[in-house]
Amino acid sequence: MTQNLAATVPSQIRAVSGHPAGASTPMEVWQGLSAAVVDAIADDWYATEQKYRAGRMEHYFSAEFLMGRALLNNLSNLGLVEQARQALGSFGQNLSEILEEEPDAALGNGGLGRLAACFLDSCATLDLPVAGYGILYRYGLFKQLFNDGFQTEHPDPWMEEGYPFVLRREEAQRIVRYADLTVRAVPYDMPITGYGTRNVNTLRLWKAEPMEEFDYDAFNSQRFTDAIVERERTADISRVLYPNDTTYEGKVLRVRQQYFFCSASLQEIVDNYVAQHGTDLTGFAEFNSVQLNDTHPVLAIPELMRLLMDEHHLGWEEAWSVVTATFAYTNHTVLAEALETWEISIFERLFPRILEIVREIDRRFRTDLADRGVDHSTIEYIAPVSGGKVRMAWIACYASYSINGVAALHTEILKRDTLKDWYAIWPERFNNKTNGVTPRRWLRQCNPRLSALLDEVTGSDAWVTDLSVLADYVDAADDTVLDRLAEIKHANKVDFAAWVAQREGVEIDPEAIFDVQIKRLHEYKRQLLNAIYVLDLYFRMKDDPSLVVPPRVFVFGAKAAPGYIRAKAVIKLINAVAELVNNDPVVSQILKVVFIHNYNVSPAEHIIPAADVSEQISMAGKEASGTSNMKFMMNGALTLGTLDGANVEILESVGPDNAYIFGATEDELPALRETYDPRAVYESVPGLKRVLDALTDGTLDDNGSGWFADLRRSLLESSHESADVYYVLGDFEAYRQTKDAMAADYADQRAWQRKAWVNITGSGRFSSDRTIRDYAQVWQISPAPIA
Ligand code: CJB
Repeated sequence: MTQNLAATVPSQIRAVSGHPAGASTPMEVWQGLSAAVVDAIADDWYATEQKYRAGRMEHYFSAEFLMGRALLNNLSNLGLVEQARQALGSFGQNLSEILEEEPDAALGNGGLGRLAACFLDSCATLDLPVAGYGILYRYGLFKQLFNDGFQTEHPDPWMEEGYPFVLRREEAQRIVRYADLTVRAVPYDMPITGYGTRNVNTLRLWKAEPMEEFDYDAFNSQRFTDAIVERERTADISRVLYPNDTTYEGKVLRVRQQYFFCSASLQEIVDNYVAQHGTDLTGFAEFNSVQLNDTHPVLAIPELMRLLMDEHHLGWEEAWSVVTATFAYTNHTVLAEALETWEISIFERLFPRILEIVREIDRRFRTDLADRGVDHSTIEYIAPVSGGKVRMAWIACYASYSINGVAALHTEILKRDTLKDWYAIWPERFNNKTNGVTPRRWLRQCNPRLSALLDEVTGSDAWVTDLSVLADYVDAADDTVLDRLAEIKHANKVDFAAWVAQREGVEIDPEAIFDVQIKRLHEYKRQLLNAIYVLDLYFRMKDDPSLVVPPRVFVFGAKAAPGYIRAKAVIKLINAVAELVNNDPVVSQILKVVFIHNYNVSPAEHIIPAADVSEQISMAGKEASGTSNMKFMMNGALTLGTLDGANVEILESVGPDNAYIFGATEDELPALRETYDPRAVYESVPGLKRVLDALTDGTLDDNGSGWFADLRRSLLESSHESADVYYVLGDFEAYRQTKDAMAADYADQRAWQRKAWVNITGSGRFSSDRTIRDYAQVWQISPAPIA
């Protein structure tokens, strides 16, 4: 592949704008450059598709792919950044500015969706025959604004101005039938380039369209609104991403969405099997495996049964043995509120045949388990259908050849607790796959200064595709390297400060400690604990003006699900604390609080390289893995965290001297809970009372919403079990001590830099390449390079 962007870019821009390249708008330049990139990879993309189709493939089914921006990622993977810079420069355009034109493809909520995106990057980089399948949401995750400190949500029509990185494949459309509606599923393919390889993998996103462009009969017979309604009912299916993270919502439209992309994807996979291997479908699982990213795609299980039996004439047993060799299931959370269960009546209404199949799975399951001697109440508890509900996780566990959690601790909790009955029967199905993140986007691209240093220290860019090589250089940090590391972090902080000033209107001091918590807003993640610390620190400084406090900037970024009032209250609280702190003439010399609005992939790329402290403070046992913890580590921030999710493995990698761990552990919590009295903690731990009272005594203003009083009540209510469910007050003292100590340690810059270096060089196992190599063993696929 020899590329000449200097030749192709101007003509692509002209084709987009109808003007000379130099007279085109920045958006048109972005469009044209992006089209030139697609042009550059077209032949290799086609060759990769042809190659994969003939062999064994893995299909990654996910309702979410949080892709972020594509252009820089592709240029960087293809080694075309400099060419692009020069090509644009020749007609007076600046690449960095053009890159800012691109909207984020925010087709996901948080960790689960971003994980899927990192996985695609790793699969392409490793030349693995893997395709992603999902939904082309017209509106991605809502755009977040603040109004008086309250979150407001706004639509995100991310591809309205045209998006060159998805290509409509008219010829590959499928029909998806519901009892009350039949729709066309039209695929839009996104090329997924890898780093330093010619393979180009595919993410296939389905869009729902009406069977006929317009129902002219209805229109002509004056039933104009009927014609519109039908169109809209179809468009609804791929209109919007549900904005709930780790919370299940029993909406009919949601189950329609799920069936939509599962059915369309499986039809295509089955058709390809027939084209390659003939009509005997019994060998299907030799060539195909499907990874279910959480329970959202679990309808694929009965749908494949339907396709095999009704359209390809296999008997139940034959079909079931194909299905159970095809699917593998990843669980991403132990939170009960995330477990998807659907009213039987919804299935009846949408797809009676699927319900029939699910009922038969349930009937056979019950017989199977009874034969194994499992007691009646256990069977009832884990049966696919019971209590008037279809339970998606149980279908997944029953039909999957592999079941995995996403960090060592999480997988242990699944085996011990959440999925214990399944583990008792099928222990061999269980395995752990600790999450990872792609070092391309999360280091190479977002932190070019540190990347250059790593190139120098290691003598090549081999670390980009094998991050574990960094471990060999843990002792390579002499004074020169650590000086460089300090300069790099400082330069990143200066850049970030400028970005914050421009975007949020807050001035921050690059000499301060940048302490960052960015993730979805959820009670279990305990942003509230962080906010309470900041408020307590503020009061401590007000009380004692001589108190020596290292300058700090507390950075937050978080979206709350629109219906999750308590999460929204925490956002309002953090904004109120920011107002108090940033406007205090004395305290604001030392402390600043910044809430980055509309946190998303692209903001993360600005924030993470500048961070000193990575806040990973969930209540132990609740965060399945976390992935921002890994991104921070790779960029030299130190973890301030509980022993939860992958923090446990980060601690293992870096050792106790290079991470700040605090708080009750998962195995301690049950006993602690028995005697836990949050009100006593509130009375006895110095400072807590004042902070919690500030929520209601007029110090902080919630604009009459009553939300701060509710937050306070959620922590202190002693009359029932729901008081401080996430042990915020219980862990406060340990958190405060550890965080204070951490801030004090920052003064010894040399020691701090050494810790940062240990984190960077120890981050190898958190590359998604490692994770994907582990999955590839389960999937039984091997690299299929086209070159
Ligand atoms: N997770 O983002 C989601 N959404 C869900 O519905 C359930 C879990 C997150 O998945 C990440 C990727 O595995 C985990 O790192 C994170 O702990 C989990 O909350």
